[in-house]
Amino acid sequence: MKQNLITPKRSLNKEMEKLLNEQIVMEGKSSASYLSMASWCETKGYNNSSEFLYKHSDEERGHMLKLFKYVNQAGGHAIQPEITEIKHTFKSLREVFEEVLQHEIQVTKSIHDIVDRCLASKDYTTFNFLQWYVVEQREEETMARRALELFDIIGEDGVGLWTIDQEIGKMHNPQDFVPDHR
Ligand code: OFO
Repeated sequence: MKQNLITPKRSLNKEMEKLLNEQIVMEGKSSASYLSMASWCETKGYNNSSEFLYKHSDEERGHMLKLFKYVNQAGGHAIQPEITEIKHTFKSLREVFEEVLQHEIQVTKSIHDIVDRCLASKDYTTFNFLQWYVVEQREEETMARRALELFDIIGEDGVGLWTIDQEIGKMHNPQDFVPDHR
């Protein structure tokens, strides 16, 4: 009879496995949403914003994969999420970045809620793992706010939108995508 090659011992409790799988859904949704935004920007000629968002989408997939590895290595089972309800069209470039910021605020809240549960259940290993996400979220929110400020500082009239798109192209994603999930 075939033996299971993986040790049945788990360091992850069931509640934490569920919460991390929910976070996988959020990261997958971030990646899909930013891909959709990148595509819309490209069709509208906002090429720098588009490149920025394509790259950001890749990064979010990296965040999701990092969770996959952690969950599985801790004895749980990471589940490929169903991603639905992705918005494909936007009223303006400003709306795109307003949605990025709103989404990142939600992701930060979700990470913080899981960190709270780690402390309550004394899961210090997952607590430590999640510190990377805590730092990442602070940087991502700052970046989204900075992008939105450009609309107020530069203004959207005349060559304003063109200039904003150029400036967004100069912004760096917080952590260049490094596939460190392996
Ligand atoms: Fe995964 O950092 Fe944004 O959502």
